[in-house]
Amino acid sequence: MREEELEISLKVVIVGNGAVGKSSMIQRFCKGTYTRDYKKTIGVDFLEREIEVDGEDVRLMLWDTAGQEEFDAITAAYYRGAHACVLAYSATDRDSFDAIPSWKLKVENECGEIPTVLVQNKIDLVDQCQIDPNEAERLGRALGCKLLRTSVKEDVGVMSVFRHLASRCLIEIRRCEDDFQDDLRLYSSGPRSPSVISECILTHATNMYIQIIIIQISSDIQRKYKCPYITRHE
Ligand SMILES: Nc1nc2c(ncn2[C@@H]2O[C@H](COP(=O)(O)OP(=O)(O)OP(=O)(O)O)[C@@H](O)[C@H]2O)c(=O)[nH]1
Ligand SMILES: [Mg+2]
Repeated sequence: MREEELEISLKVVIVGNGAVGKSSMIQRFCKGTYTRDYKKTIGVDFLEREIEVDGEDVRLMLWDTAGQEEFDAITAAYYRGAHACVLAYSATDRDSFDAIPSWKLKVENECGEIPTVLVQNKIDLVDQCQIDPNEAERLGRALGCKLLRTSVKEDVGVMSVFRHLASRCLIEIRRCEDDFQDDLRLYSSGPRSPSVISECILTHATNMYIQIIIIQISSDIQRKYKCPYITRHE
């Protein structure tokens, strides 16, 4: 497979209470637009954008979920298979901040531990801020997430949110590739597991043995190395 046939696609879910600015953030990032009107998301929406991160083209598929409680039963199913997560709250809405740990848990229940960033939105509304900065930092540390602050309205910090997540995922991908190469070396010296190596063809050509090993990564291995980021284009 040639290098240019590989594409890195990341599914990113954005969760948080209603009206914190999730849809606005995705619109800003994908379309460069912003609207003042609030139209609650019904169920789930989807937008995508490709960016270059650390020399790689990365396609971000952004799943915008509804924050209103009435949609809770529908949205959780859409978290499945996410590679990264944005936990969003509004600087002007104390409840949305307090709800963050429960949002993280909901995503974790479906996806396990994935790269996650905590985002405080609406920082342009300085006078209405209801969250002490130290408290926000503490929550980030407690959840093991980087805290970023944004104003979607003023277009401040939005790009950093998605760059940060893409970069974290790339580190994971590279680590998983290294681990995979290590195992590949191990297996090609003596293929043993039929679930890992589906075909081994030995060809004799001009006094040389060319060993072609076609590896089909079993679903076990895919799960072990968390490698579903890379899609193949025929
Ligand atoms: N002042 C200010 N308002 C914002 C900002 N981001 C979003 N808003 C406004 O906040 C309101 C809610 O934004 P949405 O993006 O619809 O919120 P949401 O989180 O998608 O809400 P649900 O779909 O119900 O979960 C809208 O009126 C936006 O214009 C911001 O950075 N600053
Ligand atoms: Mg929305």
